[in-house]
Amino acid sequence: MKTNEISIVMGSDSDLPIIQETIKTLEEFDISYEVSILSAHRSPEEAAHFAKKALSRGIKVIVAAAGGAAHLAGVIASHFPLPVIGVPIKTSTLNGVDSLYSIVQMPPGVPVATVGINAAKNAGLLAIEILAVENKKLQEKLGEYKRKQNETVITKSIKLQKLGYKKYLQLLNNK
Ligand code: RP5
Repeated sequence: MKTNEISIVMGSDSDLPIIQETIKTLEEFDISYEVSILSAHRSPEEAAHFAKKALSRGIKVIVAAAGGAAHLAGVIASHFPLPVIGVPIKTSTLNGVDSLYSIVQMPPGVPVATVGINAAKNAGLLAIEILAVENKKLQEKLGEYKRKQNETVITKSIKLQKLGYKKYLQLLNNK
């Protein structure tokens, strides 16, 4: 059985609709992963235990998503010596700025690589890029992924110049 090198954790199942984008991105790159729910506040013992054991289980990168007083990524980073990527979840009260600040403002010595609010896809890509440092095949796949994005932008630009902005907008609005 292949060992999972990426672990995804979220503070609550209510984060899953957002974090599914991380999962989909890993699946797009054929990367195996594990996913679980752990809370820094509601299941603190389990969260610390998970983080302490992750390295010995072969985990190389942890993606941790949480919203509000979002301490999960930071708590995990305090016990895990490899990269932790934090995903701030958008909240209804403060629009996720609370989550962002809670995750990004770590004290010196305990970094958390923080992506944008709800930027779960980028968390997946960043995790893959970290694995790719030692994996040529993944480097090639990432290169191909970025080439495709590049082509998409160029194709859109040519279309915009050909149609003019009004027709382009009409097409956008009819989508
Ligand atoms: C955080 O509190 C979770 O990560 C979630 O984003 C937020 C709300 O959790 P629920 O009340 O929906 O379980 O710990």
